[in-house]
Amino acid sequence: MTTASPPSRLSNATLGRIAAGVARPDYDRATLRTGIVHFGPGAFHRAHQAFHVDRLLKADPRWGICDVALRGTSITDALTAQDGLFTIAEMRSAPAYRVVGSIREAFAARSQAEDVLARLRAETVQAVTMTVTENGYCLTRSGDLDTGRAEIAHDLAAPQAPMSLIGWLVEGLAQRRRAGLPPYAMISCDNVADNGARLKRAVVQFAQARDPDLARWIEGEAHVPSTMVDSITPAGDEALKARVAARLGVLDQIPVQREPYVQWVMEDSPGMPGPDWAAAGVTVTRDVAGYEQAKLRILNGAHSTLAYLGLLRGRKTTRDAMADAMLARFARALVGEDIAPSLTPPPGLDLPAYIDTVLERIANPAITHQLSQIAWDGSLKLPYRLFGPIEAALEAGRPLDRLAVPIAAWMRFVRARARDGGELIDPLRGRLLELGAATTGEAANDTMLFLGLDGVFPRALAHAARFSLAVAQAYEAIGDAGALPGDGW
Ligand code: CS2
Repeated sequence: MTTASPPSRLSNATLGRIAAGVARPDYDRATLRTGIVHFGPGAFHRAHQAFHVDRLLKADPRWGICDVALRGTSITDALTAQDGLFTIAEMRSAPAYRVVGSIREAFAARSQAEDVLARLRAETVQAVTMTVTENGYCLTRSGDLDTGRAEIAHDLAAPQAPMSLIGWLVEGLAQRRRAGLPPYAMISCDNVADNGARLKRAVVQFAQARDPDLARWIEGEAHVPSTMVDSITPAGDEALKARVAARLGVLDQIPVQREPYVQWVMEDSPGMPGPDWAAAGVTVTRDVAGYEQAKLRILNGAHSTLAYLGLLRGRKTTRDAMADAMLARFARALVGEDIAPSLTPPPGLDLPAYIDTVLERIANPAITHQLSQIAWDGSLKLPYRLFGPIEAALEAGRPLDRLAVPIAAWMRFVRARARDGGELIDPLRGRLLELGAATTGEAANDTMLFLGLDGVFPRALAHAARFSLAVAQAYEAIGDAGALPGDGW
């Protein structure tokens, strides 16, 4: 009796063996050089930036990527074992598969620090990109570098052996300056408003604490454009690996899945070193803020709303949430009637059409996107997704009843997690669970507890009587089961 041997692993050696019909690099990988360093090799980076760079390597092989993991080794080990190759599954009714070759090498920062520094100070490296989540920038709510954070305190005391993203960026820049090289461009690909300005402030403040001349040099010379990134990328699982292996005929341990839609908008920063991003399919524009606001408030605002209300209503995925007619109607009314008036869309962005597309994308039946994944880090996400529209409505005297619902639903969700012991992933987890445990179900009392979180709610907002009243009313109406009045909202 013979047992079937497991399929061999995806690598340069097996690339020629993958099944016909699967897209693969259209360039010779042996000619690639490392021109970009990327911090944060997770699924979103592989589905998004690595995909864009893959599209320009045929014309210009200088821009291979070196991935760096700040913590952990599992992704960088897997990338190394696969010569940097991995698969993107585009989820449509008949999924499309593509093997991406743009990641040339991968290092774990903690154990391969010398390799990382060698790349950061290489003349050929002209851009450093990153996806480290908002938490990775080590900022206070007012946008200053949080010197109270353990990693930052560590990196200021031992700048040559950094742990934080900011510490790495500044050490790399210090070494380049000593070598007479220009700074690399620093490009944040995190889903955060004003990501370029926030990153630059953190880097310059850190450098200032090390060496004011270095800070001045960075401030004057470094390009740090803001960007808007967009592609729905649900976490992968064993079923995805199995599907990809069946289609390719070789085993990929780190495939990613995403919707077919991908958008990357980058602020035009004339003279910026690095690749021709437009040739990689990036929209380069002066008005990145307009795109960014529309995306964060409409897509991410709707996502968070569906996540907290949906979970309270017993839904599991975005598809289930959008199949709940009352919930889908609520989300549409919220984005169309309450969020849209807070936006100034850039010329050429047709807001009503954009809203339709976004809601269709969220409802994509070919995607299984867990609401629990979207619910992560609510204390960081809600402010930049929903506080802007709320503050604009307060100022303009527009109603707040619908806008208060996702905020109240998040409070109800935290209360539920504190009571049922379920998973709560959030940098404020401990504090939130304490608050959740202290809730009684009485709306005015419970909502005041949460509004007192001054790392989350700006004082002016927490003290706006119209807002706190609307949140308490929404909290009352929603109850523990995420009720939505069928009409009148
Ligand atoms: C989601 C985003 O998990 C979440 O919070 O809202 O990851 C969303 O899928 C992306 O921003 C889409 O570009």
